[in-house]
Amino acid sequence: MTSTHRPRDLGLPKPRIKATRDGQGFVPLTEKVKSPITKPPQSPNSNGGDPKLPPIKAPLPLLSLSQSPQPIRLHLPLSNKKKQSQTIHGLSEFPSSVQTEDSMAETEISPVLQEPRHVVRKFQARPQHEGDGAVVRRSIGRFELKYFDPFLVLDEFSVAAPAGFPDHPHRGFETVTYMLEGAVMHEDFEGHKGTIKAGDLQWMTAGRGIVHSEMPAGPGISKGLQLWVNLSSTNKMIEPRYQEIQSSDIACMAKDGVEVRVIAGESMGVQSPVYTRTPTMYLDFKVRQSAHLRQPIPATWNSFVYVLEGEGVFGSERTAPVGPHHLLLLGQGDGLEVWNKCSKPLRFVLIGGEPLGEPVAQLGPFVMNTEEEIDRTIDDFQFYVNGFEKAKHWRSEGMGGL
Ligand code: FJE
Ligand code: FE
Repeated sequence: MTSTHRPRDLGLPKPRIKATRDGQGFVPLTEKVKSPITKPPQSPNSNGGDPKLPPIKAPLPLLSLSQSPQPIRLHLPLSNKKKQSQTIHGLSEFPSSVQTEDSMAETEISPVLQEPRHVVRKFQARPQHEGDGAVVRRSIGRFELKYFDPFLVLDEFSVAAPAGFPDHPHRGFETVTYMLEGAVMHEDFEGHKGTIKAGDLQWMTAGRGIVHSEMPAGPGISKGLQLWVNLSSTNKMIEPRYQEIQSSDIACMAKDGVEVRVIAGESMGVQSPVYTRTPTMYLDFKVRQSAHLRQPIPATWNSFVYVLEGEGVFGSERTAPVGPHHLLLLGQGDGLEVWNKCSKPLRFVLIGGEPLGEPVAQLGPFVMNTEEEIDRTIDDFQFYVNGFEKAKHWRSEGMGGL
């Protein structure tokens, strides 16, 4: 392989993560999201073809190339995508180290919303194979929703040994791993390693480059969410950084049948210590039967819900309840209202972020702004330079060590 020859693979030892239909794999990787989703704006009454959804009234800065709100730009779902039949079964209990409102006087727990956001698109995340024998339900990052600025991927993963995500690189974004059940062992080429257990959070800023492995720890199935948050052009090449929070240290609050775990941002008067370079909120809610919540969301941010357990009514009280493995994109407004009208507890995550409004060039785990930057990244990875130096002599323990 010479530097003038565009590599067909990234020089990874075998067994490695293989290419996948949606281009998120490693070998070969040819897909680039050059100017992300460029479908023309839909008509004012469009709801993306889903007759069950209310019309889209408000512009949503889905893939804007500037910071100002843009007309909604959506992918229409492909009708003939092959269905896969594997299912993921029940999730763990909501971790229980929750503060109560008595200890938090004078905080605004039920804020009034001027313009509640409505659901503008709904996706069911179906299982697909990723990594080495792992199963993920990918919602953001799949073909129909390649990018929801600033979010690149949302995977609900389910993995049991010997499957996992062996040695692989990242550059230009952050991976946020939030464990729901079981545990994941990780180790990187700098020697940073540990175990992310149920309820724990790892916020990894890959920046200029990380090579690592993420494998299930212990017996049984490990489940969680992995979110990829894009970094702005000014942050893509920063030094890698980890923010790791154990379950018992995650900020929590409970009131009136609503519990929240604040992964990033603020809710019900409590704040996460996580620093988000791309301003992001990430809230894990549990809502008891008949309970209702209102959560403010900054008006210029993109936001979505992913349902984990039970069924919830989101955005407007007269809409149909939505169950597990569904992603709901929210339209414009200053917050979200949710009702649980079912007997089972509802668990969902609400995630929002400030759109970057920058072009995206993606080659699997490398996310930059231009094709030239991607070409340089391939060279950097291939020749172990500009942040990938330590990849030269490193293999994870699972891959046989050094
Ligand atoms: C990756 C394929 C992958 N979702 N959820 C291609 F599988 C991965 C990858 C993951 C991943 C890891 C965990 Cl622990 C949880 C995940 C994809 O590692 F990064 C690319 N590029
Ligand atoms: Fe990774």
